[in-house]
Amino acid sequence: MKHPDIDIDVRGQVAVVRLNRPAKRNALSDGLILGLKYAFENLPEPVRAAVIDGAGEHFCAGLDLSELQERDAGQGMHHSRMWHTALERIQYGPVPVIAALHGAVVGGGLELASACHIRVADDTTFYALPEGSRGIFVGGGGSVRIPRLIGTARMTDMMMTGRVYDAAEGERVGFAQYLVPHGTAFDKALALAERVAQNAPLTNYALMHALPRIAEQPADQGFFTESLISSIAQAAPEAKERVRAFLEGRADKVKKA
Ligand code: 1HE
Repeated sequence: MKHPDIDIDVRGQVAVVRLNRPAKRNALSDGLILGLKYAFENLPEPVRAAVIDGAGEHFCAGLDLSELQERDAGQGMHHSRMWHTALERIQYGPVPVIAALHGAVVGGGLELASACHIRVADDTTFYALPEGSRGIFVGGGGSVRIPRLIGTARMTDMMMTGRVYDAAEGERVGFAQYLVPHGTAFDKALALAERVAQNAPLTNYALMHALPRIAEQPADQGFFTESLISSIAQAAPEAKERVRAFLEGRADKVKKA
């Protein structure tokens, strides 16, 4: 169901999904997690990319600790699996998702950001996994996704020692792909989403659904899967038209950065 603390604003082909619980630093209650799942399962039809951000001074303070009750092992398992299902709707959903980060990106907030396809951080951003000091463990997919961004050794260090990465370090180690000045992460993320929305849908589909799976496959299987998905993408009429446009001088060249 739509959640009152999640705002959705459709701007052309881009859906802006905003966590709007700034008084609690956008802490993720069970309701908010289910609201995110609902939002990404029900993006309106013209949408071809999405931006996710957080209202107020922080992107997200992680799990709503006020809801952390005495759960038995079975309940804990179901709670964690509920997060997995919701964040999977983002990673393997219908459209690429760009996270616009600022302030705290911690605990479950970092797990949420890690499920997105591109992360843009402003220079107020900081990253931490306070689970280590709260006597718990990541449960929202962090142990799978975060080592793939920064490596197992860095994640182990963050959780064991409470290490906090600032915005510049976070970009250097691989949390964010873009580092921008204070207050501009949203604008940059929106501009990127508008650009991504122009791609052929099958290319975006391959990048979201095939690439991460190929990266997990043994090389021989990866090469084979790559051949399958590249043949499917290039067979689409849109791909043929885009290549023709370049050959006829109607499409942009690659320009030096
Ligand atoms: C919260 C939460 C929260 C703030 N759950 N209520 N996450 C953490 O361990 C991070 C905990 N939060 C913080 O370290 C800080 O709040 C922040 C660095 C994010 C922001 O600091 P600040 O000074 O701007 O805000 P604040 O004064 O600490 O918090 C403002 C209010 O938000 C306050 O409530 P109030 O009623 O006293 O005003 C805080 O209690 C509330 N608040 N963070 C609940 N997380 C799938 S498993 C994932 C496991 C995890 O994510 S564990 C890590 C949880």
